[in-house]
Amino acid sequence: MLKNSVKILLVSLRDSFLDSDRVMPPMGVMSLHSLMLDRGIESTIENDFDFDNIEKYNSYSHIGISCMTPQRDQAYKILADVKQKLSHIKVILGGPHAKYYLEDCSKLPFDHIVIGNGELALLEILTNGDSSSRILQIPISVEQMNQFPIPYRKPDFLQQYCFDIQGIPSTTILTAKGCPMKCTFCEDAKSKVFMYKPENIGRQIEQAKEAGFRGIMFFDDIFTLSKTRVQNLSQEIVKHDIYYRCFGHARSMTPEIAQMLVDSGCIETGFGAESGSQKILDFVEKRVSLKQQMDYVEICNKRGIKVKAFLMLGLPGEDKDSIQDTRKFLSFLMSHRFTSRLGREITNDFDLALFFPYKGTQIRDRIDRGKGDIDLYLALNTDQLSGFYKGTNGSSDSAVMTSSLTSQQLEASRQELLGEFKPMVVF
Ligand code: B12
Ligand code: SF4
Repeated sequence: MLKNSVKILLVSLRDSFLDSDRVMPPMGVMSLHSLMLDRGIESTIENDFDFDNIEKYNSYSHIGISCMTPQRDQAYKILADVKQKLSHIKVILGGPHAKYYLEDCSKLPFDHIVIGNGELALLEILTNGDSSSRILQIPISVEQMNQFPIPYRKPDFLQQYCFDIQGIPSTTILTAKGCPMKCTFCEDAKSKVFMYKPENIGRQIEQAKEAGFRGIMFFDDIFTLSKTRVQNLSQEIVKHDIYYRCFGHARSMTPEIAQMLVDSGCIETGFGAESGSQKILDFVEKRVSLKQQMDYVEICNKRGIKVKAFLMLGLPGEDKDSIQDTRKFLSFLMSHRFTSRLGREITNDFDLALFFPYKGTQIRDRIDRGKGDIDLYLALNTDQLSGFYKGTNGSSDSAVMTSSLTSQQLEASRQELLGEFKPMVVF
């Protein structure tokens, strides 16, 4: 039973380490906010928490903080300030940091910590108050996920966030959660996939269009999971006349899938190429060959789809030869020139980061077990670093080294490759 006095502030933290944190909207918080409003709970999104004037939050009964690891210091500061100055407010932590760094978080005086999906857990906390557990993990089913209200996208809120896809003002939508692949560097590996129904996605696209966005970035881990899924989604998307970008996987990209993407408005795909070295791809269980990665680029470019490849240096076993292999892959990627779907002569793009060993990844587990069965070592202060792999002006936290390359050498190689290939990008 909900008490009248229940009122929640949902906090989306700022990211001073990003070039801009007003690019992609906070979908986790937007989903929770919609659900709270739908259930008659007073809820506000705060995306610029006022540390200097914290008393203004006095009327809230709960503060729910959504946190990724690099934002943890802000979350911990809110907790400390609230406990000191507004001790009647219950503080709840959710988001990826709560899930993967639970041991650290549970040592702090958060009233509740939510692992994974927050919808039912938050309702449970707000309804049952002190009698609900301190650490909650309440999964939701695919049916529930599709029945919940779609994320909050009122124009004045959504318009605070914007980026462009080849010049088209864009926003983000998620068509599925989870990833079946098992890359050993990724926290999302081997997670169950939950898909939104195409009609649900159709409603979300319309909502984004009403806020003035004609471009959509489908931010799923892998949008091109299977031919059937792409077929179902593209039949819905095409009705809405948008341009979009999505994420593919070299293992599952085929000419047929690429054609369905193009026909429904796709102008760009991102894919995790990770490395140009087959040795490293095999080691991190990427389950692709270099040939498949190159075919991916060819298949997309032939149809005018621009490719943005995401790569890293500093995966286990990285050495001069593997960096040379990555150089070759970048040379292949960036030498393609083709006519885009929008009729311009363009080339591809890439991001090159340094691997950051987040807890919750298989690689980090193996390092922490300390059996010496992996050629990767943590820098002395890894867990004190901010914990980002893409920050302002292309900076990357330097947190690892291998037996042949120090952190500094890895960063120097990254800079060298960026200098060599980035100036060629034509938008
Ligand atoms: C979109 C996205 C971004 C956007 C974020 C936009 C924004 N303002 O939120 C951008 C591109 C900016 C981004 C940046 C980064 N990201 Co990111 N990102 C994602 C991505 C692809 C989707 C997240 C999302 O929106 N999911 C959809 C919503 C509905 O789910 P959700 O956010 O998980 O929220 C649910 C639960 O977590 C929970 N919940 C969330 N908040 C709260 C709060 C409360 C109170 C409660 C109760 C529950 C709760 O309930 C929600 C609904 O069920 C995920 C991967 C993934 N597939 O999840 C990575 C992911 C979250 N990102 C990650 C990383 C590493 C980063 C960066 C560090 C990368 C970098 N640049 O170096 C930065 C960090 C930026 C930061 N904010 O600190 C990691 C997180 C690792 C970690 N330990 O925190 C993930 C998991 C990817 C991965 N597999 O490594 N990211
Ligand atoms: S890196 Fe990409 S493909 Fe691999 S497990 Fe993570 S989300 Fe899936």
